[in-house]
Amino acid sequence: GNGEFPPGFLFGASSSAYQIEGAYDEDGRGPSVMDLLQREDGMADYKVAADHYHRFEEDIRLMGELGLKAYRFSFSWTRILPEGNGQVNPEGLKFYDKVIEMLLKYGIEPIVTIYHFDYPQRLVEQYGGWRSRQSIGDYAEYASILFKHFGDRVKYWLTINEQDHVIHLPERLGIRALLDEAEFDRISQQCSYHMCVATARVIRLCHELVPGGQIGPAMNPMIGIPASGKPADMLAAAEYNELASYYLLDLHCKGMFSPLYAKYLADRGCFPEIEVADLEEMRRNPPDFIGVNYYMNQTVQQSPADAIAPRGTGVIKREEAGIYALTSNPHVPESEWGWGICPAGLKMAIMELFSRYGLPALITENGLGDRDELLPDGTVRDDYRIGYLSAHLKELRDCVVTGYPVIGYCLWSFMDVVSGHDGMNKRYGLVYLNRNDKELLDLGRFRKDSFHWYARVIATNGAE
Ligand code: BGP
Repeated sequence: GNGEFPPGFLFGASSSAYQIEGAYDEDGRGPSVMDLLQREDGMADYKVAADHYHRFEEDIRLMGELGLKAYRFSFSWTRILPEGNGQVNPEGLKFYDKVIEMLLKYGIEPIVTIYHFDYPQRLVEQYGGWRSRQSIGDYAEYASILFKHFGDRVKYWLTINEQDHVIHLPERLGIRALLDEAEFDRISQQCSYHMCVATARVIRLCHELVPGGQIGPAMNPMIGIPASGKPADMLAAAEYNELASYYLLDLHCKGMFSPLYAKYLADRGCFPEIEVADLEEMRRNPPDFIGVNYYMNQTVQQSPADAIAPRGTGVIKREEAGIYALTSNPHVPESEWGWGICPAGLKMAIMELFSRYGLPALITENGLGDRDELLPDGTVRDDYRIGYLSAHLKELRDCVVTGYPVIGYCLWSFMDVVSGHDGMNKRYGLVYLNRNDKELLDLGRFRKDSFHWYARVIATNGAE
């Protein structure tokens, strides 16, 4: 039967280079900050990951069987530029040529992320990476290489994956020294500002170099809802959203600091060094759409002015004294990892982003991480994942039917990948990857129940 999604709606699935490719030092690839990440005892690192670099043909055949309309993946910056800048490695371009050719053969639209966490380690060594203004030019140069090489085949581009998370995680910025919180805030806000300028520049370059190209950032807005009907909690939720959900998009889409964000930065002595022309560049080059990674929402209550908020670097702040505090919500179930499952939050995000910026959304990630079990008959009974995904798709369909512009839906993830939080214990895929944290086993691929479910969703254009 016919679903209610418009024809051409991009039902897709996502991955990222460092979580899936492996082959970390093959064919000239240079080191990224993710290769050097210290993982807790026994947790899988990214050296082999899902070995997609060697098995991409098998994987894309599975994508074809699933009927995917789109596949979102990221380029490994250091496969293409081993030093982060300078010499191009033709082997790197060749790998992605093969991936894209095969996707197109199966009628799958490639959606590419230019940079998904795996920042070149050499740029950190050369000049401190994103801390320096030099980073803007190098990111723009890298993106131009991609636009010129792949622009004839790739229409949809994502600039930076989850800038809103990267800037809270020192190791993803290549910072290994232990900094106190004030120092880290100052540095990370400067990094974030450089990423905003870089984003505007790369949007302009995409429009110049890719005929018909569409480009936007992939953000992770965790919409805050008030813990109660108390006006103070409602205000706290509004302020939380200003500081944690929209602060960067205001720069990307409008070239302005939200007043609350500007004051917040000034009060803490971490307002970045800016140039007025940068804001103009952002205003002139807004994105074409907003990529939305949506996993969870937040519940927010007032924080008393004299609260002693737990501080620390490397975390998204749970509380800002006198502004907001995140709390649990009896109406929002949490996953084992404490992620609040709230399908309505996806609808809120889409509605709120559209009213605030007037741009279409592209859902770039949405999914459930869990401990799946491969049964002896080769199946995985992941009805919990089907439940999560179908509840979110229902909200999405409501948005689309109502008339909110949404380009597509890429769930996370096509196959199991090495999770950022918990290695191979936290799986998201429609396809099971037969390895664990300690052993690679045979790296076999097995279709989960959710694979068959999603195949039906796509075949019926969302009717399920
Ligand atoms: C997003 C990232 C993805 C992916 C996902 C799941 O933040 O963009 O790369 O990791 O979250 O997160 P995790 O594996 O840490 O549960």
